[in-house]
Amino acid sequence: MTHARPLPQRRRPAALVLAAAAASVAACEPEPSPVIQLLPIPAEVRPQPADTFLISAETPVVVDSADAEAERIAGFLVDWVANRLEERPAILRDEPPQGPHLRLTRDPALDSLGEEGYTLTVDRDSVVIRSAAAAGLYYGVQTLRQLLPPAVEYTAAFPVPLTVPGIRVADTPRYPWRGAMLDVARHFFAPGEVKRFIDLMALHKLNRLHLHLSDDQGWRIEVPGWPNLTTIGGSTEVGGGPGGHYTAEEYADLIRYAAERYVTVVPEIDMPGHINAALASYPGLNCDGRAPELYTGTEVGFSALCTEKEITWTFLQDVIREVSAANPGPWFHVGGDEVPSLPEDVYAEFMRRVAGLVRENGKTMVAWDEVAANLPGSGTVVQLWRPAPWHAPGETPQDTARRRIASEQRSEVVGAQEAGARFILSPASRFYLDMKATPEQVLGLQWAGIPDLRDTYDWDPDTHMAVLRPESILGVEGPLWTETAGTLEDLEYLAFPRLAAIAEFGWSPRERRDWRHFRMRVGAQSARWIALGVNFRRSPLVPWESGPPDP
Ligand code: TNX
Repeated sequence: MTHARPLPQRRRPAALVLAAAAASVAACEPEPSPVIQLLPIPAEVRPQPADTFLISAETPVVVDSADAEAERIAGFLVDWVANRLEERPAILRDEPPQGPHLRLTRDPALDSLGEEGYTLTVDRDSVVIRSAAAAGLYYGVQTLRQLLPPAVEYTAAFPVPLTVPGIRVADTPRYPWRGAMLDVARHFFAPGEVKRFIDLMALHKLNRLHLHLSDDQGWRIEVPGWPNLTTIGGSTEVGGGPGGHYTAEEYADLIRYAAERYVTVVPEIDMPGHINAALASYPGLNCDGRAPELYTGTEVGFSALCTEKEITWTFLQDVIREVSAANPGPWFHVGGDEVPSLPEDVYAEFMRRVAGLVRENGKTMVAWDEVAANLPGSGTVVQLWRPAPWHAPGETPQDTARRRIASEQRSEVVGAQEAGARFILSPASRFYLDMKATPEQVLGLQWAGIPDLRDTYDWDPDTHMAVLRPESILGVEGPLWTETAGTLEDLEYLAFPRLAAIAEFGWSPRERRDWRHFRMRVGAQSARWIALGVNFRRSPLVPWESGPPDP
């Protein structure tokens, strides 16, 4: 199953209601050129209005003769256009023909754009995507997809003319780490739901899916030799629902599905805190030998591993080895957040030992903010979550920077940077997708703020994290914690449109980011989200589309 909901929902009353309000906000805004509706905005893009390309069932997609991966990528493109043509266009492994064609080709001369960079040229006779590596071809295809009519996202077989506006794009991402985190521990999400989330990530050129696989409320991945983790620890979730877990096969299938879309899964096993589900599964892991009850509430910070017990280290060795083996990607996220019950030195020693286990398994350690105070090894990736200060009305960005929220965080971060850390930016007040976007919203929390789309989009690390050198920023990530989100609809409502802002933050060059332009492009691409049935929040800040008309 690729989509949890097979039937796209074409129109939502909320869109129509808000469209009128948004239109009045939009009245004074410039219309973006119809071809620059791309999300994220490419590094360089030039419309060629005279050069429209028409795709028909006779238009082949040509790939280099030895390039099986390009052929696979071309398959995505052909699937979309085939939704709107009488027949499926052919994929040829050959030299381009004389007639109109689409072409995906590797070009070593484009090395300077990196593995994920590409060029896309649409003129009257051809559409050509070039890249030094396959990832770039994939992202070029995603850009081309966003230029196609949104109706290509429907599977119903009503033909529409498939015109592609003339354009020249040269593109490459700002950061290598462009992530979203999904908390499948507080509420469990089935493989099909995670796949749907991956599809939506890929559309926006996001490339890291951080899966928060364990927490107080649930343990979601099988570990050979420790069956209770899933049979007991995985048996519930927030609110007392049935929970669930991924079998080894399901997990491997998810990894594969993500990899096919150039998304690398970053597994997180949160330790030494956020660990009640494991403690409830094995009495021996507890200092007093007694298992606590399973937990279905939403408090944080009450559980911790018994760090001095030998069994704890046997457990951690097995878990880190097995979870590392199940994940081909180079990262292992060890959590490390919110453990007030452990003294600082015990915490630091624990993290140091864990860093050794992660290293032994050939992985790079990722951990939350708290690890910065005592960096357990150079090369550790620190995910900064503490809220960024709000830009108060009347304040200059420099004032805001001076009013930095926690000065000790600043010195910790400087220290960690000096010790060789790299950083992922996830400031809760801007990037936490589980925060409400308006006070009236039922879904979501608000401990870090109430960020609407503009709060997520319209800032720069330089204005509040001036201590970070650009080269120590690995990228950005939007965490979606699920204390309040139990369904795919909930996830989508919290994630969109804000995840698109994070995607643009991660992909587009700083000088191309512009709020007024962004909100128009979000509005324009929303017809595609509607075609895909995405349950996005109709923020009044955006001039929403009402979706493509029925054929
Ligand atoms: C903080 S920030 C947490 C999570 C919660 C989240 C809710 C961090 C590393 N931990 O345990 O789910 O807030 O917004």
